[in-house]
Amino acid sequence: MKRVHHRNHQEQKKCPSIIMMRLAGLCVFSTIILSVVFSLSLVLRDPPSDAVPISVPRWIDDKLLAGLLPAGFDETSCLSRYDSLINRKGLSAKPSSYLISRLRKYEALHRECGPYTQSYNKTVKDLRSGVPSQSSSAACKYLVWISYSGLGNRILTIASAFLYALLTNRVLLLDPGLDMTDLFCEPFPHASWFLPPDFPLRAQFHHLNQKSAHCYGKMIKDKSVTASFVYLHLAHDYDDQDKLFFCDEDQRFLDQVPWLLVRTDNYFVPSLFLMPSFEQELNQLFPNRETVFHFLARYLFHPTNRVWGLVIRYYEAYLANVDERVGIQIRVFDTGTGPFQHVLDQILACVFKENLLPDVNRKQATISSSGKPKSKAVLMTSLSSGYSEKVRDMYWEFPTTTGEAVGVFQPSHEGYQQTENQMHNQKAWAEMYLLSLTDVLVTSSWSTFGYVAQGLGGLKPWILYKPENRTAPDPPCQRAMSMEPCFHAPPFYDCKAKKGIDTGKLVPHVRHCEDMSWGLKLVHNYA
Ligand SMILES: Nc1nc2c(ncn2[C@@H]2O[C@H](COP(=O)(O)OP(=O)(O)OP(=O)(O)O)[C@@H](O)[C@H]2O)c(=O)[nH]1
Ligand SMILES: *[C@@H]1O[C@H](CO)[C@@H](O)[C@H](O)[C@H]1NC(C)=O
Ligand SMILES: *[C@@H]1O[C@H](CO)[C@@H](O)[C@H](O)[C@H]1NC(C)=O
Ligand SMILES: [Mg+2]
Repeated sequence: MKRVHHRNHQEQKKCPSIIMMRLAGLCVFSTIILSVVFSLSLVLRDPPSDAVPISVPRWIDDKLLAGLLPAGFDETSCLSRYDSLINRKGLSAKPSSYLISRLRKYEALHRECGPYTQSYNKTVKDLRSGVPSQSSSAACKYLVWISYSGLGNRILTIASAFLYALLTNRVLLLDPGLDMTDLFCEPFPHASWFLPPDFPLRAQFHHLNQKSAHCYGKMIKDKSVTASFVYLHLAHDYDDQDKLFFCDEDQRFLDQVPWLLVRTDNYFVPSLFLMPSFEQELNQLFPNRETVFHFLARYLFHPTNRVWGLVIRYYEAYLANVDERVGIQIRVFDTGTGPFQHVLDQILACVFKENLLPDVNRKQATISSSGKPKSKAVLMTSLSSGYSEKVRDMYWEFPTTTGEAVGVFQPSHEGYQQTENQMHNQKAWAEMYLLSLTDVLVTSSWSTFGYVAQGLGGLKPWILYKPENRTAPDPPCQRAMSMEPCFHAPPFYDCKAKKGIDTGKLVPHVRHCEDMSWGLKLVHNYA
């Protein structure tokens, strides 16, 4: 859908915040009708001949994203949630009605058990007095997510933790850490997803590791499985005992524990799909397995107004008025400061080979074309500014072979990763979001930053292979099998047979990743 007009706010603003429920209902209803009519008029205005051939068909719907989002939030406090810029882009598929009903059920549970509710206070009191989990009479069970790793990883792990909480009827609470505030709006109505500052174990988070007495893997090793809370170590360096988390038998024990604390830097969802106890529920929630992160991300992660300002201003200034948007996400894991020639060579080899961007004619000064040329905007993100400068200069110095006009833009070049710096994280989040708004996406291998962009956008990216030995790989890139992120450190264990197994070969919808041979990712199973 080109030329995005996202100013149908006028209709929405006419709805006053009134107390009378019936009027409010009417107002919401008429807004939905208006936005559907508006979407339709846009569809009709855009003749199909204009359609970009490589972009995915979109599922266009009302501002609640086909019911994925709950109604009833104050719109001004989080403009991104119901913004039609995003909703015009639509979802890449329709969420199942079962997923929608489970989300509403979860919201009710979160409201019932959220911070400082009666149930929360009681469960915290039990925790304070060290009541062992089996004898606890807690009405609510919790999963506490501990802040850890880069922002891309955090977004993937919050989504994974939320799905696990949904499957096990737990309430997800986030440790805000030092820098999780002012990035995301609250996703659940009427109750915060942040852990209150006076939560008793908060001072301990920092010290929890694989050697802690409450660590599940350690408890197994010590054969002492009773505690008032359990720490789940699911980070990349976890060991065989920690990995027993992914076994049904161990889940039966964990189910009894009111407080689970998790530290992870991985998108562990693919392995949940290999557990018989969750199989049926997951099939119902996600009949199309490659939409898991897409739906969860669009449900959970809404930029705060501050971050949204970064997104909107950039989008309007550089991306809104072109025929096609191409995102290129460059993450270089080599040591030493870039830019590297082999990375630049690889980017160009990929976009030319796959026809994502036009090549240039280095022999001719100008190429005459009749009429207004087709325009493309390239959004490049990288810690270094070198790559986009070179690509931009190329399109300035030489004409494109197709006559297309290509602009190249890079929002920031932060130099190096600065976890716990607020503005740095806000820019990183805004850039992931901007990449998700492109029509065609190229990402770097191994990067969770890229996974977030592709998942939010519902895009199957072209993945740049990881360069080895400082040479551009050939072929330079490959189209992803699915829009799902890759689980970088999955277990290879058969819980029933109690032996090693290749978990990437068990079912058709969990396969090894394109960018990491030992990783696991979900793909749509046509069977
Ligand atoms: N603004 C901006 N920040 C970036 C970019 N690439 C990396 N960063 C920063 O570096 C961090 C990298 O962590 P992740 O978000 O997990 O991304 P990743 O590519 O998986 O990198 P690692 O976690 O270091 O393996 C991000 O959170 C940002 O803080 C970029 O293109 N733009
Ligand atoms: C829970 O405890 C907090 C103080 O720790 C208190 O302010 C709040 O009112 C309590 N909630 C209920 C429902 O009693
Ligand atoms: C990397 O390059 C060096 C020297 O150019 C060569 O000896 C080595 O075999 C190369 N390694 C791989 C994995 O290609
Ligand atoms: Mg990462």
